[in-house]
Amino acid sequence: MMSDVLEDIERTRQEALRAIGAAADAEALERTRIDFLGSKGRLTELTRSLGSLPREERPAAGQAANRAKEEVARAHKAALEALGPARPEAPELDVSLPGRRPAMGHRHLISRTAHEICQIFAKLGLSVVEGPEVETDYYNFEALNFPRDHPSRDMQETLFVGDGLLLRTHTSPVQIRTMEKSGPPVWIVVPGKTYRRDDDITHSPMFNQIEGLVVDKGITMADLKGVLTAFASSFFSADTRIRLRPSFFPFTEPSAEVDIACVLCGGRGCRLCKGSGWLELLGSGMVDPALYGFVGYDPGEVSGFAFGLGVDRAAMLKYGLSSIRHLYEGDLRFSRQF
Ligand code: FA5
Repeated sequence: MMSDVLEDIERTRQEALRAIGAAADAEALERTRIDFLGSKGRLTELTRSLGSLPREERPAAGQAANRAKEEVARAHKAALEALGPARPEAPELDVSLPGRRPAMGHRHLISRTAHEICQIFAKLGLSVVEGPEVETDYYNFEALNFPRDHPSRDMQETLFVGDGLLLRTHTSPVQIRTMEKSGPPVWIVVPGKTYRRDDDITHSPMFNQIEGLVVDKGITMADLKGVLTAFASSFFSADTRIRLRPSFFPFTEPSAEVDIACVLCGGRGCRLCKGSGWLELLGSGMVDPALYGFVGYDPGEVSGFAFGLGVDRAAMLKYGLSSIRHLYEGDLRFSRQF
């Protein structure tokens, strides 16, 4: 009977829509499509069975069946779209592909430069020693012959951390710490971080120094100059000239700033050396005998020289860096060049 067929179509339509609404994933949805719209699906079978109806009833029943199929197909399509794009098939595993190497890092330019400098001095017989970055006033200043309240302390803008402690402003305190621990001879280099309240394109609040100290019998300023000349020609280039310029440090007497001939113009004068032909590299001098009093050495027995060079400065000069900040910004485009 016509009304039975229409009821059948309506019931199947509702079941199909319910099943589509309940399908939780693409697989379940596909099953509903096969169950209702597939070649042996229930709506398909129903449509096929309409052929047995009396001729005059077929058009109305056919239309009802087609509407139901279209509606179910639309609902199925919408539900499928709501699930989002299908997950792409996993590519086949190709075991013959070469493995992926993890990106390899390398030492930062500062560490490399410090290492290179220490190696050069090690070849000249100095051994590497380290000391604390948080220091007492005694080692950073007092035992280095900086009198309390003396203006020479102003040369080094100090960062105090409380309780009589400070961040060392130079590596020179390790001179005292080493001499305190052992008698002469002393032949050491001291790499390490140092801190000052400085900040511009050639000064950083944290920077790196390398201290040198040689105390032995019969050490003279000629030894100082010889060692530093050997260093300059090894670190920069074989024909690099140096000059000693009178200066002042409380812990050396006499004291000298050491300049190297400009790495850009070779000494003729240019923008880098501001026309002077020279670039300042480090501070140095003969150990002031007053220091021997602090560590129990006999100034009649021994003499010595000391120097302190900025590692950052040395790297800037050697590699032509325009700002010290490049060394501390952590920009890989910079670091990868070295
Ligand atoms: C000193 O620190 C002395 N202790 C050096 C010394 C040691 C003299 C032994 C005599 C005997 P000065 O303040 O000049 O000296 O610093 C030495 C070097 O450290 C400078 O030539 C410079 O290269 C570097 N330097 C100083 N301050 C900074 C800074 N804020 N940023 C980067 N480098 C710095």
